[in-house]
Amino acid sequence: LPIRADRPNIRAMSDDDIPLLGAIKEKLIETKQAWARDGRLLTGTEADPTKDRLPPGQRLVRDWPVLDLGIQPDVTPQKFRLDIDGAVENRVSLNLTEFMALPQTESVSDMHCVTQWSRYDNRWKGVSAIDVLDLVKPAKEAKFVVFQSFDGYTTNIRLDQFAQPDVFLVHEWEGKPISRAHGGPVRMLVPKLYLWKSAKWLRRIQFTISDHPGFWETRGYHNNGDPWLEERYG
Ligand SMILES: Nc1nc2c(c(=O)[nH]1)N[C@H]1C(S)=C(S)[C@@H](COP(=O)(O)O)O[C@H]1N2
Ligand SMILES: [Mo]
Repeated sequence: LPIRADRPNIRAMSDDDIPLLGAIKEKLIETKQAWARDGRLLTGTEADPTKDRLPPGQRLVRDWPVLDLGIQPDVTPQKFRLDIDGAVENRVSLNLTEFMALPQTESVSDMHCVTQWSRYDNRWKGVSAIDVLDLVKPAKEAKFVVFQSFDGYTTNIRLDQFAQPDVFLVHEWEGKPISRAHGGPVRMLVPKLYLWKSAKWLRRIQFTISDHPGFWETRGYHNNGDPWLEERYG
């Protein structure tokens, strides 16, 4: 995976020795950036999440599309590692057995992708963000969270968006381990934001004092990404 000066955050986590299957879909990335520049799919309306289940401009699907940069890292259980660090009292670095030993919670939620599809009633199992916060105890200066993935992807949210009861580090979908294509063994799930905020192949959660816009946030996507406010591009 090349390190490119103009693409500072496409970079393999080289010390992990994880095979990266596939190749970066440069064309697709450029198309999505052009859509962002052109404001494609924008309806210019807002919706009320307490009344409207489907955010503006979205359409419902029954399957679960796969979207990523084109590289699907083969993260075996042996090679999985999750670091949770930054501005916290208690940094941790977990292998998969240690991660699975954390309190496990089930949850059902909808997902909304900026490319217009939404999928209702997904049943997840994983570790809740609230339990992660209990474990690492963020410093009072910590205001943001950065997710880093085995394929070099990054994305950012605010700490208050992370500290929600529907936010999870998930490893099961509909009673089965999450497939490699969908980000297994462990991915993020932030259901109230567009799905690009839900990092697949999770490698690191970093708590930070300042905001660090991620892969899509530095390529025309909105920094916040609330589907009901149609925060597609920013
Ligand atoms: N590590 C990683 N996470 C990622 C991505 C990616 O390329 N790499 N793509 C994001 C985008 S743009 C979307 S829409 C969702 C898609 O998740 P899915 O393939 O499980 O539907 O993953 C998000 N998380
Ligand atoms: Mo996406």
